[in-house]
Amino acid sequence: MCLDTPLRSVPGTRQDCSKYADVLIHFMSWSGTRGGAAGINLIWVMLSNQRKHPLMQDLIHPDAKFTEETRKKYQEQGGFSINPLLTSDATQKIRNHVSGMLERVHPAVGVDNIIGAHTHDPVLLDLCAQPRLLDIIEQMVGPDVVLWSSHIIAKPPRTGAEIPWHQDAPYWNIQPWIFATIWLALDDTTPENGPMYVLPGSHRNGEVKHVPMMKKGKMFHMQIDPALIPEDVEKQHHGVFIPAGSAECHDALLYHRSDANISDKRRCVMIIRYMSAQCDPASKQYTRFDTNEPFEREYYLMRGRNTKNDKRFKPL
Ligand SMILES: O=C(O)CCC(=O)C(=O)O
Repeated sequence: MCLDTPLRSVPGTRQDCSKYADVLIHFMSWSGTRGGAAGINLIWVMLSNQRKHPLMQDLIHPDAKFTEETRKKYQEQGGFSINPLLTSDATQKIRNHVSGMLERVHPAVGVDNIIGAHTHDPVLLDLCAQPRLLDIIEQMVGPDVVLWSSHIIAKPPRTGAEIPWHQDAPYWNIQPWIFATIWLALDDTTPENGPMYVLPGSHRNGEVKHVPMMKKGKMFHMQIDPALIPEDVEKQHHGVFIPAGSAECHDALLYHRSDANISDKRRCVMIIRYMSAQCDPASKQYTRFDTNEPFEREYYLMRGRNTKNDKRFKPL
């Protein structure tokens, strides 16, 4: 199945537009040109009320759901896995698509630091806009859902970097903290290829002290004060070893880290970040993964209402 083959008629898609074009042709032949002009207006109004972005295909696995058990796990442990999140067909398609992008990454950006690519890549934006993914996100941030970031981190064989223990929220200049993070594996994550580790329940500590890192990374410049990491952390932590197409969701205050890739296999993930429309984000510049040109972070109102009428939140 091809990503640009619609599975079903989704309002606002090409399939849907051709339905409107048929209506217009019939209307024009029935009423003449003046009627046709009125018809064009009518169709324009109908289309402007529809989704503007062409949703191409349902990528989400039928079993991917947020249940009461999921909610309990999210509240108590600060994270949960969705295994699988994508259908196997979608996993292959998105994986191939991202692999193609990795070949075009500008050296100054780096394959571990592709931020905000969904803003200029319709396939990735479609992934972030999947209605059944948003059903899951809604359970974490409420009905008014804004997509604010995506981050592709590929750790090539034997070179990927280690990321220290940190919480996400203190890195982001966004208030209040009503977030949902989807860490989507595009390769199988194994103990050897630079997996992520989480410390279950640590989100209940609230925001903790971070200190500057001795060795400054490109993306991560601070880490949780090592004195706050339990001595027996290796007994308590949980390795996120999941197959490609599965995802892990974690609270923005959950302690997590990841290993360097010591294997001969790539580890690539796409992290998708949403927030409630109640949040007030600060502006931020990213650089395009393929040209290294700067662009402003964009915000898409994916679902629900723009409760504070924030002009930065674009309808999709
Ligand atoms: O994927 C990884 O290696 C770690 C990701 C992470 O720590 C983060 O996005 O906050």
